[in-house]
Amino acid sequence: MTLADRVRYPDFHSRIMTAEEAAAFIPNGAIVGMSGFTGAGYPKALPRALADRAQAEHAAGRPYKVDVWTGASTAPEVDGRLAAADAMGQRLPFNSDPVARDKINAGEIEFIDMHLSHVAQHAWFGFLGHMHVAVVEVLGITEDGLLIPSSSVGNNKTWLEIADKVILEVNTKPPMRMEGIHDIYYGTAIPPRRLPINMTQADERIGQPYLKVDPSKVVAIVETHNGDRDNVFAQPDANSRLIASSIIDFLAHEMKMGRLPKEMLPIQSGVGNVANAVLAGLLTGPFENLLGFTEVLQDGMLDLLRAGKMRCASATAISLSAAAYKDFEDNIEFYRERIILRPQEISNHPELVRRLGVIAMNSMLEADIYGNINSTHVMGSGMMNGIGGSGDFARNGYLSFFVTPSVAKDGKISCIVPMCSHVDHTEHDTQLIVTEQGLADLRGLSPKQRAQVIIDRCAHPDYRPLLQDYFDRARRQGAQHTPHMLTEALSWHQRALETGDMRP
Ligand code: 0RQ
Repeated sequence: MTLADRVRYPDFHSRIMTAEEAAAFIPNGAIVGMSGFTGAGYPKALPRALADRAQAEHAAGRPYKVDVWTGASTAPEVDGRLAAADAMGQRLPFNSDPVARDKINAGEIEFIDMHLSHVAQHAWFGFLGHMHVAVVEVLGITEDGLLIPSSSVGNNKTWLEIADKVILEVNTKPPMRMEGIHDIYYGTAIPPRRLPINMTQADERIGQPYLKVDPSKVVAIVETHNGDRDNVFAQPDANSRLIASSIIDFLAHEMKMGRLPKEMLPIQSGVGNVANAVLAGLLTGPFENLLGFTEVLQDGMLDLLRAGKMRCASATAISLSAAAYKDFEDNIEFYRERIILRPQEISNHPELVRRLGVIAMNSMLEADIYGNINSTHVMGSGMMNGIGGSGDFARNGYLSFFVTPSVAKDGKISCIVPMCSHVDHTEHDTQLIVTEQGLADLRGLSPKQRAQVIIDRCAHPDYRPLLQDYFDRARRQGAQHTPHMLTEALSWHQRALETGDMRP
C-alpha cells in the first residue's frame, strides 16, 4: 500500500515532504511532543533528521537542542540518536535508553520523571511550558482528515491538541487492518469542568477509533516504512518463575477466602522479565476469562489472549517481540476484537484503576523493611528509567504487588534494605512484596509487624541476619513507631558505592 493510499485527505498531499525538510519547522529550543510509548509507535524518520540537523548546527558553531516529551520510552532511533547528537535539552516523562540515561545522570539532559497519568493534564494546565511542534506517527489519514493511530496512543491526543504545528509520520509498514483497535476518548476537560469517565468494565469502548487534528496546523507529512523496536524478552528464569507462582497461589487463596471476586479483577502488569513470567504463569493457572487493564501489552498478554484465557486487554501500547508481532499481524482480526488501545490518560487513570479494582503488579529496584519502594534511583542517585505508570496503578489498585529478585549484582546488593535510598511509592501504597524467597502480605500490619514479615519472607538468607540485627537494635534504641538508626541505615548503600558490596 502506497503513501497516497494511506493519505486519503486530498488537502494534505501538497504537504508531503522529506524528514529533512520537515525538520526545518523545528527551531532551536522548541518543545517537541513526540508519539511513542515503550518502544511502540514512535516517529522513525524525524528524530534522525533532527539529530543530523543538530550535528550540522553544532559543527557550524550554532546551538541546537529541543525538549522532547513523549508517552513513555521510545527506541535507540529516537532517544539514543538525539542524546548522542547532544540534541536534547529536556526530556519527559520516561526514558529507558542507555545513551540518554548516561546523559541524564551526567546532568546534560534535564529529565523530569513523572507519573504517566499526570503528563497530559499537566501539559493542559500549562505547568510544563508551551508545545511548539507535535511529531506523531500514524497509520493513515481518512478522507475526513481523521488520523488512524499506530501501535501506541500515549499522549498523542494531547500533543495534537496543544501544539502550534503538527508533523505527521505516516508509517506504511504496519497493516491498515489495525484500524478500529483504538479508542480515543475526547471527554476529558480541565477542572472545574471535569465529568466522570463513564467506564465500568475494562473492555468497554468509550471513545472513537480516530485521533482528531486541526488540518491547518499540519505543516508536513513524512513517509516512513519501518517496524517498531524488537522488544525481546528472555525466557523466565528460575527466580521469575518462583515470584510468578507465589503471586498466582496468593490470588487463588484470596479468591478461596472470598476477598477476590470469583470472576477475577483486571490485571495490570509492568514491563520486564518478571512481569512476563507472571503472565506466563497465568497461562497455566486456574483463572479464566481474564481482563487486562494495563499500559503496555507485552508478549505474555498476547499469549493469554490467543489461548482464550484473557477475553480482552486494554492498554495504550502494543510492545512486542518480533515473533509475537508477527503473530499479531497474521491474526489481526482476532486481536482487534480483543485489544483496546487508549490514550495513556485513560489507560492509567486513577479514577478508572480504582473503580475497576485493578490488580497492580510492578517491578522495583529495592524495598525497605517498612514497605517503602524505590523503583527508579540506583543507590539513591542514579536514574534508571523513571516511575512510569507504576504509581498510577500502585496507589489506586485493588491489590498492589511490588516484585524483585531478593538480590542484584550476583548477590552483592540486597534488594531488601533497612531504608530505601530513594522513595517512589510509600509504605501506604504497598500491599504485597514478592521475591523468589516468598511473599510478604502487608495488609493490615503496623510498621514493626511489616518489617518482621518482609525480613522473614522476602530477604535473601545471606542478608536476613543482617536485617534482623538492624531491626532488633533499632527497636532497642528507642520505642518509636518506625524504628531507625539513620546513619547506619544508609551505610548499606554507602558501602555498596564504595566497595560494590552491601555486606560489611
Ligand atoms: O542491572 O542489567 O546492569 O544487571 O537493575 O534489573 O532485575 O533486570 O529488572 O528489567 O525488570 O527492571 C525497577 C528498573 C526493574 C523496572 C526496574 C539492576 C539489575 C539490572 C534491572 P543490569 P532487573 P527489570 C510499567 C510500570 C519502574 C517503572 C515501572 C522499572 C537492572 O521495572 O524501570 O514500574 N520500573 N513501570 O542488576 C542496584 C538494586 C537493583 C539494581 C536491580 N537494588 N540496586 N541495581 N538492579 N536491583 C511500565 C511503564 O511505566 C512504561
